[in-house]
Amino acid sequence: MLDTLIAGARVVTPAGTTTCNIGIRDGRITWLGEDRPEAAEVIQAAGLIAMPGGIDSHVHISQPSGPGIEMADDFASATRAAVAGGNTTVLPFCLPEEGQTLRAAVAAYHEKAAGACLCDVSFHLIVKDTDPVTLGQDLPALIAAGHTSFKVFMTYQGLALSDREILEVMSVAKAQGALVMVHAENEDAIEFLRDKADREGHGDPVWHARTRPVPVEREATHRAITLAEIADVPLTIVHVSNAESLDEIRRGRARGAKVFAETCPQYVTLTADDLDRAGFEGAKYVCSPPPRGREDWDGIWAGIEQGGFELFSSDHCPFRFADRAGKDAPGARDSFRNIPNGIPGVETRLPILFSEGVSKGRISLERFAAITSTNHARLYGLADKGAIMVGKDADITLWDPALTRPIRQQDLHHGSDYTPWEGFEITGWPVRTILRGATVMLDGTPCGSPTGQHVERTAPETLL
Ligand code: DUC
Ligand code: ZN
Ligand code: ZN
Ligand code: ZN
Repeated sequence: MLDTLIAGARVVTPAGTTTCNIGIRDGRITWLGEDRPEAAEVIQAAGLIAMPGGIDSHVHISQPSGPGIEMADDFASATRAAVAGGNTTVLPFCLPEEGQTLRAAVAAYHEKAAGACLCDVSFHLIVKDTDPVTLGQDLPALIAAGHTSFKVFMTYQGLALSDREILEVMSVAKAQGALVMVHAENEDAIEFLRDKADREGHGDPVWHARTRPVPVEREATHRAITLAEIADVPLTIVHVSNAESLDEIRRGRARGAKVFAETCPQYVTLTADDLDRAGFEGAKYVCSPPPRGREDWDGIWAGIEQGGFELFSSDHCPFRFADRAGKDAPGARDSFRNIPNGIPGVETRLPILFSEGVSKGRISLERFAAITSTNHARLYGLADKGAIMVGKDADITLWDPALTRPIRQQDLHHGSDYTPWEGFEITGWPVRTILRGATVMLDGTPCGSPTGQHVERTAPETLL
């Protein structure tokens, strides 16, 4: 007998979408078909859409963010928000504290997450040190232990690696079988523009966007791909914000480079003008790369619709607004340099794409499933996840495509005190999130105890 039968939903599978029943036993999908085998529990889902549970492969949780600055979410609140937004797995980054080894950082993150999570979790690494112990011992050991992806930065003092260092890191990825993710912005160009803005007395939040213009990202995107070609490794360019950078990715692919691309809701719904809102409101929208102009949305949508992007993630990086440990950090009102960088989004990523993409007819249900779940599982080695198929984990989100209501901070579950999408109208909300067979969100409310697990990963599919 089955534990659970989900009856009558339109089920989105890699083979297409059909109305059928989903059978679950011991946390796995064991049956898909039109018959109704006996089950201890039946979830009536006629009129709903069954999607693979969302996998958000780009979130930041409890990451060190500088002296006195604190992220708004711990693992409990971030995963509560994640399941409310239809996700069943999140992939945060392990960033070592000052003086901490990468290995120690990974152990500390595991400890922080243990027993706290409502959804499953697996960690990417951030490589900021390139000393012989990190590259020769820690990184290979961590890759072997299933941390098969890591991010490098081309911007931020203290994080940015030189081209030479990126090549050294890429060669470890090549030897050990890991996927490199790159934050592509040219640090020298940004510093040049920021110094100029300082001299001219520009401190308002909008200058964050003005000192990180498109060429800063486009050039670094080209350089990251070039370095990957030299090192002969695949790579993911994360949080692509504009069409010119996507064109660099297309050109790289045409040369034969294996480049994967990720974009985020902010690059099709927000603009640099949001950073120019009155008073200090613009700080709510400070993230990197910054939102661009409305004209850039079309290019990003074209990539989402036509396959230019494999991944649609949130880049959830939450800070509280009315908080000296958040956006209102000391000096932040004087200079955009001091505004913590990032916006909350793990809870709103899927509804925004469903509403703007599926409900408005821009993308199919299958494409939605691919770029919000299936491709994340394949690229980052989550072998049991990312599809409604017999044998996979029963990570399933039920969607009501007709449910219409706006995004409102008061309804959200994240630790931040604002959402950049306050009042944004959504048609199509997740109404039930199921993690390995157990309901963890019902009608917008997270429920149950924290049963989220740390997931071991295999090699990224692209490397197999
Ligand atoms: N990069 C991210 O990926 N997230 C937040 C800030 C940043 O620069
Ligand atoms: Zn781990
Ligand atoms: Zn980044
Ligand atoms: Zn990020």
